[in-house]
Amino acid sequence: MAKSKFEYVRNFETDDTCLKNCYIVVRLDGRNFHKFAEQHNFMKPNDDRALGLMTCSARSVMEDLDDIIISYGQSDEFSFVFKRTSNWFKRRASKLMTHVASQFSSSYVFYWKDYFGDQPLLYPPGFDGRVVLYPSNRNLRDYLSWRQADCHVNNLYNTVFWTLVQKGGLTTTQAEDRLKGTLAADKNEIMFSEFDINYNKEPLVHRKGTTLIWEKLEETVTKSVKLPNEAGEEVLVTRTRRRVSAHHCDVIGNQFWEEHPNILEDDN
Ligand code: DGT
Ligand code: MG
Ligand code: MG
Ligand code: MG
Ligand code: MG
Repeated sequence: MAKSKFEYVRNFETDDTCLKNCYIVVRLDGRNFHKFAEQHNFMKPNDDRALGLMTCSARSVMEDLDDIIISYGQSDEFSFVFKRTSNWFKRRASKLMTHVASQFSSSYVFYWKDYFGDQPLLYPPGFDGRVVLYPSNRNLRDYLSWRQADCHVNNLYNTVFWTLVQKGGLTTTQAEDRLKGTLAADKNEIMFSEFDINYNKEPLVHRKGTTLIWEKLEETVTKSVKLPNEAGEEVLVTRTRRRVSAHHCDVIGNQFWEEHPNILEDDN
């Protein structure tokens, strides 16, 4: 077929193939969720409906797109890790990122009412995305540790801040002043001595965020088989299914990775 004279414009497309052997991380973050949370009456500091909807949307991303081995979310963000050998969409960064962002956003809207019931979605939420490549297991683990440490620091601050406001009767400005220059130990101490709150007993989902991984399930089902010239017969067959499971545990230390040795591929 003869090429049209317009064909040359294709050459303006830039190559954004992700480097081989690297884990491809796509991180999404809610656009202006400070305002979105206010307008949709999110509970402070943590709204379990909102966190549940984020996790549900991330689950849809993992189930509907290929090659995502683990994802981690907290607050208004979720990170998705593609296996290092993935060749999905020829590893084109823009394809991977936009598929993740659009699948996530449409799921967030689609499943909204399952989490927020009668409370209406007032306007279409958006999520930004970025792609980062990590060449080693250490780098990838440090990336996830970084996000979980961020979850911890923010949640500790937000928990004590809103305790001072909601239970201590401080204004937000007073609470801010009270916390200026305090270290983690001081924040724990304020909660413990003044409000009888042991931070370490706060819900894990708030302190550790949510990690989604694939889990293998052995499933036994009855199947009717019919051999030629014979009557139908019911037989038991075992098959392995995989499903996404959610964990709210530490991913910084070694234990999680030792318990799930198949998530990461060898470095060499
Ligand atoms: P951005 O990402 O630059 O477009 O702006 P934001 O406003 O999304 O900022 P970001 O992503 O740094 O911070 C997340 C915001 O989302 C933060 O202001 C608090 C809000 N948010 C997230 N989860 C919850 C929640 O469970 N409850 C409440 N009340 N707010 C939440
Ligand atoms: Mg931001
Ligand atoms: Mg945001
Ligand atoms: Mg954020
Ligand atoms: Mg197309």
